[in-house]
Amino acid sequence: MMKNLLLTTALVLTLTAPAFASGSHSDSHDEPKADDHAAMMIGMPGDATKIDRTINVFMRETDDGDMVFEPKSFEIATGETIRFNVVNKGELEHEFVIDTIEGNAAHKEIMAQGDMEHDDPNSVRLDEGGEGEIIWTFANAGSFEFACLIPGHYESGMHGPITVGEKIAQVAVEYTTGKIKEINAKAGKVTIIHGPLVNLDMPSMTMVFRADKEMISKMSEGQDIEFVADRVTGKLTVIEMK
Ligand SMILES: [Cu+2]
Repeated sequence: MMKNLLLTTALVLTLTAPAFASGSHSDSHDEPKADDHAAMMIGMPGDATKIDRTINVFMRETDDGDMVFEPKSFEIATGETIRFNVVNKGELEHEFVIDTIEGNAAHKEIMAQGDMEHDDPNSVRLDEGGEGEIIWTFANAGSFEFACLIPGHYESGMHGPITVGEKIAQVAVEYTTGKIKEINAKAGKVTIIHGPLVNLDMPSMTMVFRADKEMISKMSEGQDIEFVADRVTGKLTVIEMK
């Protein structure tokens, strides 16, 4: 597969088994202690003034009866503080919970006994159309999980891996496929219906990008392209295309 030389960070993982169980929910669920979450293997609530990165997370049902999160996985550097901006684009209530795989499994058991609601800093529960956030600092390297623990939802597809590791090298990034929907050459903007932008942690959607004159001169509406986008002075910009 063709790769370009866009530089991005990669993670190296030290996937040892968690040294201690996560169990923020092992005892009293209704009366969380002040330090309850400080001891979680996955990390701790983050400082809203020290966010390293925002990741958009969408929750929805599919036409064939599955329930999904987009994106399907997260890669996070140890120590990073992430703001998860979570949007329920479905027609059912959903939640976004981050924990160890074991922690989610235990929590799921409890929820199966009755559809209890929780309000922990590592979770957000949203009605149809709702939007919420979790701000979280991933203190430890390892394999974790995000999930919806509403009975039946995990089994319908609502879970995915969170990989936390050391930031090390810079690697090549693959092109994303897309279709050009609209070009505004004067404004230097192009609307692209695109696949997941892995380097930007963005799922498939239709989005407006910047592009320079030379890039736009190679584009036409309706054209199928492969491209690489990145932030250039804060704006999402098409930096490579073929
Ligand atoms: Cu759900």
